Amino acid sequence: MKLTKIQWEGKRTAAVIEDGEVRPIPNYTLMALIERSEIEQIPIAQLAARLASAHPIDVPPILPLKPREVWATGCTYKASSSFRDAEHGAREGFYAHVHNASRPEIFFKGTTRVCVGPGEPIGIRPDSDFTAPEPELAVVLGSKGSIVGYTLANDVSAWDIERENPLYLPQSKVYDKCCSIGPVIVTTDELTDPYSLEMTCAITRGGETVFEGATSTANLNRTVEELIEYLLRANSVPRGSVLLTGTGIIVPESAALKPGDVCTIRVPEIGVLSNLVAVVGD
Ligand code: DO4
Ligand code: MG
Repeated sequence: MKLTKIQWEGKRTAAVIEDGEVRPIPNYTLMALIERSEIEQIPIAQLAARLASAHPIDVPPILPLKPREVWATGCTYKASSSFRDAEHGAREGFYAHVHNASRPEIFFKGTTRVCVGPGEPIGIRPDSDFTAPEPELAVVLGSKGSIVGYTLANDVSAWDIERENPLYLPQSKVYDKCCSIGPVIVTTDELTDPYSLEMTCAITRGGETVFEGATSTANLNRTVEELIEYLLRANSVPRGSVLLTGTGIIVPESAALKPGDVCTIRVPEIGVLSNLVAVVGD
């Protein structure tokens, strides 16, 4: 089942999307739905089906949930680790090391404060000339690392700041509007195999395509469970948090994001996450 959030009768409300129809779940946010499904031990898809209104309405999805915490993993695709090592002039450096090591790279991406939903602008820092989208499969977590479902995320990153010094990673990764999430959360009963998803990313500028890239989650070198297991080591990540699983699509510097661009990530089984690009914090 596909779950999302909509703006409806003046409130942010959870909704079910089935056969292209959006049906609100009155008086529930997605977070409240996740909580109730865990407390009553009812699968979330079953609970949502029971609580959803019978009447479809015509409104677009917004940020599906306000994540308590957003975490991200990195160098889980060879394309990402080789690109980053090359940025530092190393054929096989510490990015390759973390790609191959048993402990994955995990970093804190932020909270709801830095997140935007479909249709909202994603950010370029004013002190970055090479900001790139990082299109990623994301996992919505229940308590104790259970998987509620999957969504799309854009781990927007200032690659020139990371390139200057890897210790600047938090500044390249965490700033206003650095993370887009949505458009829906596909529950695990519908999306049973997260390792065969074809993902594309396009950047358009003034109606012209300046970048197109593709990958498959078959190239992810770790299981989602393995990533969650490391994330939760001595770290009680609360339910309603989101984990990004890394990028397999690398944008060249010639297609660095510019204000006014539109960045669109697609996975047929999940949907389309499209955002305008804007400078933040000027
Ligand atoms: O190692 C730096 C960040 C890597 C990352 O975000 C990714 O591979 O997606
Ligand atoms: Mg990333």
